[in-house]
Amino acid sequence: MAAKNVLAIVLAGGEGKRLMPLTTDRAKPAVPFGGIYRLIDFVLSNLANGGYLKMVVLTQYKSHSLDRHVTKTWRMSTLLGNYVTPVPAQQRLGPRWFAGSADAIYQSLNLINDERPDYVIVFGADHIYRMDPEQMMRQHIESGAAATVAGIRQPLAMADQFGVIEVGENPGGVGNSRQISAFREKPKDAKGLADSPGEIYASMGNYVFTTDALIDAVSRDAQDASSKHDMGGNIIPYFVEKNDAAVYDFSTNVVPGSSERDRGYWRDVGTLDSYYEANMDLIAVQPVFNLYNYDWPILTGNTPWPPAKFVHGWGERVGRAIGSMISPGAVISGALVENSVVSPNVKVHSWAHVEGSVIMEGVDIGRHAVVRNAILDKNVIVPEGAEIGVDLERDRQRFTVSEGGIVVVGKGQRVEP
Ligand code: ADQ
Repeated sequence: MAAKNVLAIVLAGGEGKRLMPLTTDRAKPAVPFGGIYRLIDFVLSNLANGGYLKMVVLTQYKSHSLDRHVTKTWRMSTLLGNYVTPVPAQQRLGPRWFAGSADAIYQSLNLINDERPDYVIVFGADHIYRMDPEQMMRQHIESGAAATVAGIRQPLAMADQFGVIEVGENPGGVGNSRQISAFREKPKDAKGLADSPGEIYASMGNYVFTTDALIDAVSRDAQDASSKHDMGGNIIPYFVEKNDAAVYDFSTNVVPGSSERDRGYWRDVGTLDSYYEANMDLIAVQPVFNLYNYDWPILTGNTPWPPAKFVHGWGERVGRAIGSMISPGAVISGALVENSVVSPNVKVHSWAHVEGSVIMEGVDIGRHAVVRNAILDKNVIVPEGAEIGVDLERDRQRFTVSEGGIVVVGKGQRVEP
């Protein structure tokens, strides 16, 4: 049973610059993923499945589609006092946006005061994973630490993208082997772990706090003119300095229905390449992230699209999809779709060939078109005979091409024939 007095705050105000052009018109947590989901569905599903049903989603940047998605999809019965509420920057401190994630919480202290929870969960909104937050909460309560940070091993080369955790017992601290002895946000000179020099212990950007300690920390931080008002940059280091922060080892988290293969899966989809790879993880023959685990479902809105349809042709023109996920409302008509994620209401016409691609809602791919190693945002129109991902030099002149060579076509773009 989940502890009763818990408020979950989901930080969803990130700008997602490195996901451009997917974040031209929407906040990063609202970026569509895996055909029918948006990134934010993963954290909200984890919280809901874990029994934490009082959630506020702090938004700011280009939040319209995020707001609409949360309001429409995550509407809950209020009979039991549960809610998922998107909250824009309150501008309590004058006409300005949030300075950083800690300021976002400071500006929203009224929500905490309204709810009077014993504990506050603060989770990020842009990761693909399954996690039972209750197991982290249990450790938090048992350890007595004021702050608990979820940690996961990541490659040393990526240290400058993460908060890096060092673990060790400090005299006078929370007094167990999970105490954080040092925490550095995105260091350029991190060293590998003693038992694995090629790895670091990274913060997942998911925290549990004892309420009074959180209120105290963000209030102090608000008075500090030298602070960046960032959870990872300022608040967690503050607790570490006080010997009052513990790490929760994500590799010990066991979610119902998970298997050896997908246990511990967590992806920060901060770049176009990592976003693409995480989509491809879904369609691997033995998926490392299993969407078909109904014991811990990933929840989302369900527009009642008709079923996906495969229209027959003949010879090479048989409408078919191999190694792919095809969402409802899609029509694959005399075309071949391979190793791709296809969203609702996508049309692929005769002789077209789609390969290794992520195709978002409403995209129309004309006859004889070729789409390879690409991400096509919503409502892109690919006319008859057009080629995407075939000549990267040419594609660089008209689209975004990621470091890894994935061609990304922005929302609603009509590709030249
Ligand atoms: P980053 O993701 O780089 O690192 P940040 O940009 O602050 O940190 O984003 C964290 C979360 O907060 C995201 O979900 C984002 O959408 C949201 N957010 C950012 N600014 C916000 C604001 N002003 N208002 C509301 N929401 C906001 C963080 C940690 C690292 C950790 C990585 C793991 O700081 O220590 O390793 O996450 O990915």
